[in-house]
Amino acid sequence: MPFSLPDLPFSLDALQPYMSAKTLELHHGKHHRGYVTKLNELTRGTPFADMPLENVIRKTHDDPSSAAIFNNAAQHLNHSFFWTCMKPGGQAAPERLRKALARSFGDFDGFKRKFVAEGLGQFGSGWIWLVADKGALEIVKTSNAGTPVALDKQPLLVCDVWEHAYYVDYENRRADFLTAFVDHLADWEAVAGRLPAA
Ligand code: MN3
Repeated sequence: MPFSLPDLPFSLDALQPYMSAKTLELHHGKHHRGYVTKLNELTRGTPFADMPLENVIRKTHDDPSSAAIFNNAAQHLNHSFFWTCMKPGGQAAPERLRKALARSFGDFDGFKRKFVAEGLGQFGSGWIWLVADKGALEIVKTSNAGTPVALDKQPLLVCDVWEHAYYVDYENRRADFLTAFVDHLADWEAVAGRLPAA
């Protein structure tokens, strides 16, 4: 099969109490796995089966007849990236990242507040991102499977705001989940490592 489910970079219980083993078991083991399985089914015997995932996304994102392939490909990529955005215990934000965020958002806490507010403002299912676009840092919301990769913006950080990401642990309290994400789960060292060269 050309597309495969990546292992989580931490154990299922590593993010407790902010993200439970039950949530990760369902989210990675059922939801993400489901997108990968479906993507393999949909692309079997097509040119998409031989393409890098990013190319599948770029070639299908504005083609309504390829919507099912786009949705499963983008969800595969978005989830694979999401797992690399978290680390047990969170991480201190490196100075270089703090300075970069301060230029666009006032300061680090201002960025965190805006990220939480924008994630809360995403109506229905979707994702909240920090991206680099030609050197400038921006917060971007996408609906459903939407991904900034389709728009050639470089993702630096993402949080999944589909209900399946938080309902087991937070019920309908998306703001509490987003706050826990920025305060206790986000791997800021990984984000700093993705910053474009100054
Ligand atoms: Mn998800």
